[in-house]
Amino acid sequence: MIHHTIKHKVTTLGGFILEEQRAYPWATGELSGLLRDMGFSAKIINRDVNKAGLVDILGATGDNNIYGEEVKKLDIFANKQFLYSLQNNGECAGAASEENDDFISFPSQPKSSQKYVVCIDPLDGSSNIDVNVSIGTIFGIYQRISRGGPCVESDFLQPGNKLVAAGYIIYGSSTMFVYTTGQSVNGFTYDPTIGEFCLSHPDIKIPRQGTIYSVNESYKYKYAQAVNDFIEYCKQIDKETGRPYSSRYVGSMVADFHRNLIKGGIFLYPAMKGHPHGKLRLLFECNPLSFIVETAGGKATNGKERILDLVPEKLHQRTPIYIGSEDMVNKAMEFLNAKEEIATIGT
Ligand code: P6P
Repeated sequence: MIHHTIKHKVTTLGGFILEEQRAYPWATGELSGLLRDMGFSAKIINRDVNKAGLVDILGATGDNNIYGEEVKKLDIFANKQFLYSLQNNGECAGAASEENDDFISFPSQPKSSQKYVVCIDPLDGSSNIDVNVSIGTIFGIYQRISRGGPCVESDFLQPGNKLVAAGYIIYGSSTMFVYTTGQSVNGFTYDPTIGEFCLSHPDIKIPRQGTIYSVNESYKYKYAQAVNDFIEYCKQIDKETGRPYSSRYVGSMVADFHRNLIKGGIFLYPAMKGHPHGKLRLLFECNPLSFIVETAGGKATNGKERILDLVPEKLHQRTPIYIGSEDMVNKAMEFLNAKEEIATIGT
């Protein structure tokens, strides 16, 4: 008789979502269904990211997106997969994607509540696809404001403090699904042998202080002086504060964010000459990751204001961002405020 001893309880993403739903008597299951569908799409994208070198979905399409950035085939594939899954989920009224100029309103379906709308960056860091560097998906879920019928733009132009859930998937040395509904941040690592995301990082908390800073230093001569003063501060030798910090910059926000979330650190993409509002998008990158970092005990600002309090005026609005360990974000803001540097600088 072979006895299989179960050494430890495996909690899958689906099981955890269900447990979390049961913890709230008012939960009706729609959000759970939406989160589970995001997990399913993540498995599909993971499969194709992992074999990107083998299947003809590498390389560029020859098109550019609204930002004039070259679109990689995996971008297109990921965008189609997530939008298809969201449309068929039934709980989602529409989606705004970084890859689409405008939002999409999904046709109503019988028995579906269509209570939610989703903002998504289907494959962030896509310039790294061809060189096998970690990339990611970022998403945020809101309750729609409009009542029934097609969703409207104002459903998507909600401040990040109205998010009901946010998450990211990092396709790296392992693939992880990390999400929050505002109570805690939990990370699930994909086990391809069983085809499940399994709870590996319960209740993630970001250290208040870290020793990593992430910024593209090649823009030194475009940054405000206060930004360069903070970067200089990170490089100075000071045993008491653990400086010099380590410089780590992947060029994939999800990868830089995830490392700093686990180890502690600050990621900054400041305003700069030519980009008075920085590069990163408020709806698709900054709000979801800010919701996650705050729930994990960290902080996210545009240099002056809390990211989650910014009221979006346009779908593809950009914002400078300083995000990560609370004490490090506060230190960066000290430098910015000391020089009266506004969050955005003129060209
Ligand atoms: P830069 C990727 O294109 C991205 O949107 C983020 O994932 C990343 O952090 C940033 O842009 C990198 O931008 O200007 O440093 O190449």
